[in-house]
Amino acid sequence: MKNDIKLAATALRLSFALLLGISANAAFAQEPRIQGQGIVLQEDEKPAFPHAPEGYDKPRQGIAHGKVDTVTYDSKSLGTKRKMSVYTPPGYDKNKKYPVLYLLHGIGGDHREWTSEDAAHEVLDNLYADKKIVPMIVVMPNGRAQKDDRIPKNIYAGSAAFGEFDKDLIGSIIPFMAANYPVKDDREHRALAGLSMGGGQSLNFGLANTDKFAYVGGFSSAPNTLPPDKIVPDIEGAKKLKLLWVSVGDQDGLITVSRGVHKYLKEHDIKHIWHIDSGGHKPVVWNNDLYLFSQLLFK
Ligand code: FER
Repeated sequence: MKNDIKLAATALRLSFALLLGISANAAFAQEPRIQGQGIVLQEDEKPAFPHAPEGYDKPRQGIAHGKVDTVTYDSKSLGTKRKMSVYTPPGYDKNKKYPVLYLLHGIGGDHREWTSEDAAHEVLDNLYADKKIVPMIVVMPNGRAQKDDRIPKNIYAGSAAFGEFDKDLIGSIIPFMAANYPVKDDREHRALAGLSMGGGQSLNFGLANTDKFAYVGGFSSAPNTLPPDKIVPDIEGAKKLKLLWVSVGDQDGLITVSRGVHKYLKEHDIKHIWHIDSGGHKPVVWNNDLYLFSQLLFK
């Protein structure tokens, strides 16, 4: 009898999960393309830096915290009002000027992902407390560039829209930041990075706009990443980047995407960091990538 009740309760919980659309995420976790079984690492596939220390992604007591605001801007390319998250650092002072990191989310997320599933604000707060990063504003937009930019039930349904986001980023978001925040508004003070779909976007858009971004990073970049022979439209421009970062987890089935980019960059003598993290297609990897990548910015 007790077991029957337990079974009924489980069935009820499962139906709620399905109703709430959790099924999409569960289906995503089963996605064969991101399951990294049997990956054999090659000789140059190792961490470029030691892993972050224990607790680096957890709230720490007694330190100053940055602030995450939800901001609405007008998107000229989409004709809609869109939301993004803006992190201002501890001790933020409107009379100073700050460099900006544009930080992009994955296929199942939106402007909230980096501060909900991932721990961008905690990672950054802890780095400031340890004086390891330059004060910067971090803009986390919604990379699904379509009029209805809510996370769809089938998260793959909106994937084409991620390819249109450069118009919104360059045409509306960067000018919005210059008009509304105290930013250093030039390429040397602008970075573009992201995870998975956002990693592909960062590599695609960053390498095509080296006059706008001096720092570019792709974490666990997804199959939206342009093919290696198409991703660097201007080799001389890419060589002028202050930082080009390509990383992926050693258990991520999408490792082939980043491998292809690294191989092409190496063959064309384009300086970059090739960092292999430990883990799968998961927030633990992306938090560590942000921890390492952010320390290399604007120095
Ligand atoms: C795919 C597998 C994964 C794909 C995208 C992803 C567009 C994106 C994953 C993520 O953003 O986490 O085949 O195709």
